[in-house]
Amino acid sequence: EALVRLPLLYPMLDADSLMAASRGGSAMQAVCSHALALAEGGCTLMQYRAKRIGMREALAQARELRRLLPSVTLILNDRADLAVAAGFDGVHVGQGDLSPEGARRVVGAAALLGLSTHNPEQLKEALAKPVDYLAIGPIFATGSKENPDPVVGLAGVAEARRLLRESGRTLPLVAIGGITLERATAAIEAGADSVAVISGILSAADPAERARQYIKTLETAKHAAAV
Ligand code: TZP
Ligand code: MG
Repeated sequence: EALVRLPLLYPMLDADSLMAASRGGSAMQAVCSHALALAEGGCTLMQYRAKRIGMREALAQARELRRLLPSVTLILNDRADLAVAAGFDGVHVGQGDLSPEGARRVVGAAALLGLSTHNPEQLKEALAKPVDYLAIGPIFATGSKENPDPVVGLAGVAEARRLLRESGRTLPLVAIGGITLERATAAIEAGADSVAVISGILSAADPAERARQYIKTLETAKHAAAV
C-alpha cells in the first residue's frame, strides 16, 4: 500500500483549550495565532479539534486556518463534513465518530484518514480499515480530553507497534496523551512514528520555540532508534 509519511511532531490545535487559555480574547484569534506559531516552529501538519463550540464557528476557524496555512497539511478532528467544507487535507476519526469506511466516502480516496484506537482489540480491528495512519492512546494521563480511555502506557505503544508489524501493513503509528517534551523520546523508543501533542506546546510561553524543541528531540530519538 502507499506509505503515508507523517512528521515526527503532530500538533493539535484544540480550540477549546486555546480559548480557555486566551482569557477573553477571540477564539478565532487564539486558534490562528497558535497555528502560525506552530508553523513558525517548523510544523508541517496540524490537526484542528473543536469539541465544544458550534459547527458554524468551527467551520469559520477551519477555513481561516486553510487560508493562513496553504502549505500545511491540515487534518480535521471528528468531522468528515467539516474537513471537506474547509478544504482540509484529511480527517481524524475516533471510535464514536463516522466509521473509517463512512468517513472515506465523505472525504474521498486522496484525503488523509486517521483513526484513534485505545487498546489492542481496537488496533487489530483498525488494521482492516481504509485508513492512512493509526493513533494509540492515551499513553499518559491527559487533561486535554473529557472522559479519556484508560492510560495504555509505553507498553501500549510497543504492543501496537508489534501488532502493526505482524499485520504487514505499513501504517504510521501516532502516540497521543500526556506526551510532554521530557516523555517524547520514550514514545519514539517504544515504537511511535509520530507524537500528537496539545498541552505540551500550548502550555509553553513560546509555542514556536517549544515546537522546535519537540522536533529536535524527536529527530534525535528517531536517529538513535534507527541505529
Ligand atoms: N486523545 C487521547 S489523549 C488526547 C486525545 C485527543 C489529548 C491529548 O492532549 P495532551 O494535552 O497532549 O495530553
Ligand atoms: Mg473523535
